[in-house]
Amino acid sequence: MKFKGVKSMYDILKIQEQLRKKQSGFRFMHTLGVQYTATCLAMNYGADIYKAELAGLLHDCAKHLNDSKKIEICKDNNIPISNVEYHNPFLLHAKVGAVYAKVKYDVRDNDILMAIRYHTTGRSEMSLLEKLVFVADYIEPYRKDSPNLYELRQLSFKDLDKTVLMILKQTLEYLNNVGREIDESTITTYNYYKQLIGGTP
Ligand code: DGI
Ligand code: FE
Ligand code: FE
Repeated sequence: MKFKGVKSMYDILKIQEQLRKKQSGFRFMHTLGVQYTATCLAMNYGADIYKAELAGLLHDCAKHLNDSKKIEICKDNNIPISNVEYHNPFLLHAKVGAVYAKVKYDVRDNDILMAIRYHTTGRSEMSLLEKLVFVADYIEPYRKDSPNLYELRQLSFKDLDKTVLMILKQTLEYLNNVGREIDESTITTYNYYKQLIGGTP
């Protein structure tokens, strides 16, 4: 059976089995949570369901790699690394995830690869699929500790851009509170969605 964006529905099962071997119990639950949440959001907004499913499933596929490996893969693939990314290499799991999705899981669809690449910081003018994965990552059922999850889960099915903005606002507040370095791309994304929606959220 052929699907747009996915070679066969059985690829999903095969990739789940491959990821299960790489990811701890909790991380794998999160992976499945993002897969299903991205799928539900795609149904709600009329996006390609199977692309959302595959992008959600693979979004953290490079999370298990150690820091030097992530840096090495970026260098090998001419992917720019910002200073903040050098100091916080975990951020690179998104960019490296897009490379892995292509070379290890044979995903050729650029929409899916972009959704994986930008799932941590977001970017200005995200596609619908990118926004679905960005939001699903934050609100999936097994996330427990983020503030306002009940409200964000409700809002995500009504106003996706506003949900993106609220998530970025909370993320920046959290990073400021704990004194972490903030990458310029996260701030650029926040400013873009703040301006798009207008007013102060
Ligand atoms: O991989 P996950 O944990 O499922 O989720 P993720 O890829 O969205 O990463 C979430 C973490 O990334 C969260 O703790 C906030 C952090 N983050 C997002 N933007 C920045 C950032 N961390 C730093 N230091 N700088 C950023 O700009
Ligand atoms: Fe991630
Ligand atoms: Fe994630």
